[in-house]
Amino acid sequence: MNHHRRPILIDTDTAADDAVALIMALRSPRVEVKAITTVAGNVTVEQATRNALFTVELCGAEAPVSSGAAKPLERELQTADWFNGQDGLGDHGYGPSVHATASGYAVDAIVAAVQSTPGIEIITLGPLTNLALALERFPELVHSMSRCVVMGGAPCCEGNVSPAAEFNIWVDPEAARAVFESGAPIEMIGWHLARFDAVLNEREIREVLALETPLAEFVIRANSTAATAYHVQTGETGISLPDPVAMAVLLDPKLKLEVSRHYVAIECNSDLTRGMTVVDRLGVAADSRNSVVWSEVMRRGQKIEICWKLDVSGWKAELLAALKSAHNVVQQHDG
Ligand SMILES: [Ca+2]
Repeated sequence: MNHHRRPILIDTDTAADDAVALIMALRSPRVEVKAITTVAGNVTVEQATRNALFTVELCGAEAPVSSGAAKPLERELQTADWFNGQDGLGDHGYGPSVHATASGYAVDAIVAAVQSTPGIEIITLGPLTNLALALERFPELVHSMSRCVVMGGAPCCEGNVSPAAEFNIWVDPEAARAVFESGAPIEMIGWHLARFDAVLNEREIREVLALETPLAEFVIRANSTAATAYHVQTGETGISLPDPVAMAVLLDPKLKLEVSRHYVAIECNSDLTRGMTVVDRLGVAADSRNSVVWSEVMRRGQKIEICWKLDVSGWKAELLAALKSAHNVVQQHDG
C-alpha cells in the first residue's frame, strides 16, 4: 500500500448524506482531506459545521473544519429540514463534538488550500456559495485545481426540489452560475445518478448494519428521515445517497461509465425553472437562433463534463469498503 494520497478539499452543507461522503473520504487510503469547509444549504452553516465536526470525530480523524457562507449570494437561505430533519442528521440527538472547534473562514481556507496545494481536487456537496466567493476573489485558482467534482444539477431535467432543479443548484443559482462559468474543471454529478439502482436497498442496508460498528450504524440511522422523505418524493424505497455517489466518483473516476462535455447554463431569473442546469446536449447553442441567449455562456468557452451513467455496484463497493476499513479504526480506539 504505497499509494500516493491525492490531496482533496470537501465543501459541504453537512447533512446525513454529506456525513456519509465525509466518512468515505476520511477513511480512504487514496486521498488526504486537506480541509473541510461548510456552507449553508440543507441546514444552517452553524449546524453544518457541528455535523462536520461530529463526523470527523466519529471517524477518529483530524481534518480541519472551517465555517463558511451563512446564506446564498443574493437570496435568503431555504433549508431542507423536511428531508434530513431539523439537525440534518435525522434528529436522533447526536451530541455536539468534543473535537476542537472550527477554525477560520471557509472562503479563506479554500483559497489557502488551493494556493498551497497545486493539483488539489475539490468536491462540492452543497450550494456553491463558498467556491463562488473564493473564485470571485482569486479567479486564477481554477488553474490550480486538477478536478472540481460538483454534486449538483439535474441534467435530465427532473429535479428533487422543483420539477426543473436539484437542491444544491436551486438554493444558490447565482453562485452555481459563477462557478460553472469560472473555467474550473467541473465534473457534474447530477441527482439522477443517486436514484433507482443506485439507492441502497433493504438487503444492502442490512449488509451495512451487519458490520456492527458505530460508523455503520450511524450511516443508516442518520439517513432515517431522508429515506422516508425520499420515498414520499419518488415512490422509491431505500436510502438515496447523492453526496456519497459524488464522493465515490472523486475517489475512483472509473465509476463514471458514460460522460460527455457540453455547454451548461444555470437559470437564475425564472421562478418556474430557478436553478435548472440547462444542458446543450445536442450542441444547438451555437445556432444563430440561439446566439443571443447563449452567447455569454459560449463566449466563456467552457464545456462541463456531465456524467450520465454510474457503475452502481462499484459505487456501493466503495461505500462498503470505507465502512469496513473504519471497523478497524473504531476497534483500535475502543482499546
Ligand atoms: Ca449536501
